[in-house]
Amino acid sequence: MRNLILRMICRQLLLLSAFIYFPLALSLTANGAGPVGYSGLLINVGARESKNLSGEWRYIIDPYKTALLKSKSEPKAVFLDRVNVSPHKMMEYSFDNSPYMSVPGDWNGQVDEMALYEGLVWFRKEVQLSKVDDERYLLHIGAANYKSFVYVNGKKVGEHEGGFTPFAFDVTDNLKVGRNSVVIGVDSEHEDDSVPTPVTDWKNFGGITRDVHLVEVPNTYISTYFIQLESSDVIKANVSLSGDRINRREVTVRIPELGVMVSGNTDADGKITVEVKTPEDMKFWAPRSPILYEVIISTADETVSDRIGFRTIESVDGELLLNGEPIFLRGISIHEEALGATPNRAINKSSARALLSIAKKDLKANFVRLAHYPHSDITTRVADELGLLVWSEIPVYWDMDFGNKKTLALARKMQSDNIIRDKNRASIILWSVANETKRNKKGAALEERTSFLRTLITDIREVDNTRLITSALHKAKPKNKDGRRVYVIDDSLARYIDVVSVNTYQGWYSDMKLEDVAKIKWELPKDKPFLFSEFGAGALYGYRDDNLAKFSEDYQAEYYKANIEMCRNIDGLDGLSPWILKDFKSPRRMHGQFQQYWNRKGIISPEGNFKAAFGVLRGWYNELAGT
Ligand code: GCB
Repeated sequence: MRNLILRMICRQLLLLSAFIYFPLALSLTANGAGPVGYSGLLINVGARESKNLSGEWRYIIDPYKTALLKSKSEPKAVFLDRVNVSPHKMMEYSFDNSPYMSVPGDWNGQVDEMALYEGLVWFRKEVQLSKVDDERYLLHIGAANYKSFVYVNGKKVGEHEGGFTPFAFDVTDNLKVGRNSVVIGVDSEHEDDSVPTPVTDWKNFGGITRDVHLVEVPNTYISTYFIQLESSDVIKANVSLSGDRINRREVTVRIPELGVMVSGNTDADGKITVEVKTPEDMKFWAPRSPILYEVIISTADETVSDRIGFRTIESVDGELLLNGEPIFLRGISIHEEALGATPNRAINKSSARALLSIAKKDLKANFVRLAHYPHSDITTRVADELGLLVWSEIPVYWDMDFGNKKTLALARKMQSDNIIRDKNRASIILWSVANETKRNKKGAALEERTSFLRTLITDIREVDNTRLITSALHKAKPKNKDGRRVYVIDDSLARYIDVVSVNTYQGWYSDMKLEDVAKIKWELPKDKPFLFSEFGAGALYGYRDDNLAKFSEDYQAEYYKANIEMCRNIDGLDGLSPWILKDFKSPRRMHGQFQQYWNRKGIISPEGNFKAAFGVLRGWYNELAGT
């Protein structure tokens, strides 16, 4: 009985923490071991016993959000799943007579009439269970863009805001033997206080864009863990348990190939930290040798295994060091969009591998900027396997409601959930807190922005000392220094980040001649690594012009030559991630001939054809790689 009451209390707490944006619930424990209120409830879903609910889901488009209107005390949405209703009953919804679409997937690419739809859509999946074990069931959604309303068998189990991070609900008490219905309402609309706001330069793909799993775990389960090098000499493992009995439980961490085995007992919060000296024969993870070890975490109730690489990344006297050696980041930026004429936001292992292999194998990159939001963990795992260093970011993008507490809480939550989901990925070396936030606004607006971003920076420092922090800043204004024209980074945020990164588009948005672009001088921060996080120019694949008209492949190729020349002249440049690998969908790119709602700055076409600029960048990267 006591157990049952405890279980009910725990469940209520889990539910509450899953969808209340209370700043305290956002802070992680001091040792970084585990989240309080991690929306995903557990990491590494792929290693758990689960039913993958991917496939065909019924859907109903609800443009007026009618099902969210309250009817008496219940939202109308509970009616959405009525079955066997008498024909005499007045029903204005019927899933049983509605069409299907694929989950994961975005609706824009699947249903012609929804290509530009922004709003609410209801999805239903029927799940047959032959038995309901005496364990816990968590309904885990990898991502749904942007707000979600989740019902199981007509009962609301929770809500979530944010389009790119996982969330889960404990649905143990909602399931039954036989037919179960899972209904998820997804509203893709953003408001001015959302993260991001409605104005971005990418398509707002709506839908359940990542896998949905019904995960079965023991009553006390391994929720999160963080196993990385504390320094080159020490492997540190933090493990967190959730559930009924988390105090004084034995947890063991093994890396069989290295003969590592450590164990200990959890504290009252269900956490444990163990350390072990780095074994002499351990090989460090690096782009040239992306070695991953099998790591097994176990308790008396459960075993979870992962494949983890070990590396260090540091900034020493302004230099970037990977495993103690200087590294130059030969990068490229990427949006989460699969190759193809009608790209889908939903990425699977083969589409992630296809994109990242072009970067790694064809372009000879060793680094990708995964812009402008957390990409799928499928992608970050493929990066681990292929040996690509990763920049990971949250959609704090352009102008935001920086003075708004709700917006800050939301950004903190997204960042925390992204870090918790991915902190075991060796490939990720940089967490970025923002992209091109206004630095020009005088006074309060700028202070609000900086204080907002400093909170995000402080949050990261509390939980992860195995990576560096960056932000893509606006390029600085040119200044006259000692009679010379130089670009100086004057964004006050530069002081608080570890790696200073700048986006620059001289020669594309400006009329600057390409020969002048090549000569631009930069005054860099002396004590921090410096990257170009973006530069780029648009080109329609196949459009050639010897006179170098804008949008021709030839102009883009010359633009790359000029920017590479500029990079070569910068002493102290630590890397770059030009904008961007593949053309991507963007409603703000309206040129009828060249853009047609695509941002054409890709160095490959939507289908994966290499533009001339690809060859230019590849040439330089081959040279830098010594291949
Ligand atoms: C930027 C933004 C990126 C845009 C790009 C462009 O500075 O960070 O999201 O897509 O410029 O194409 O203008």
